[in-house]
Amino acid sequence: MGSLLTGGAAYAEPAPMVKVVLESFVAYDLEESGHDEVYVIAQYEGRVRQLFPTRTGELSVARNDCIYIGGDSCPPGTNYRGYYSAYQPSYTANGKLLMVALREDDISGDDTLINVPIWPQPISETQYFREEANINGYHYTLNFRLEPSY
Ligand SMILES: [Ca+2]
Ligand SMILES: [Ca+2]
Repeated sequence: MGSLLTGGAAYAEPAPMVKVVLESFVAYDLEESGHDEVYVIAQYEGRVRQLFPTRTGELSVARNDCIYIGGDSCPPGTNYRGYYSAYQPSYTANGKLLMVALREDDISGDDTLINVPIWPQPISETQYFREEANINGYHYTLNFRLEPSY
């Protein structure tokens, strides 16, 4: 006896990969009138993966809809729409550009509503992204996180 260990927390090595976990998004004001048809993608080294809806298609949203997958609860006053899931791809944490984007389906070329550039580095703790766009007549928020991935 006689020796005390300080703390006791084992600090993990930073993970070599990051996992993109979509949490929610809110359509406070639409890009079009009535409904927007939205989807979320991740783009890395020229390859596009769709996170939501999983794999393909888009979701029709109305004003004040909060599309909830996980994480923080929907803001007061929004229309909670839950029980959704999202694809959660992992990427090498090598500092190369990773883009996470909320997009709106359109015949004449889809609109990018929110675009978040990330240059992922090895992490040992979850990083949270809370993005908001209130420009060009629409107002959306996009919430996701990066988790260490091994
Ligand atoms: Ca549009
Ligand atoms: Ca549209």
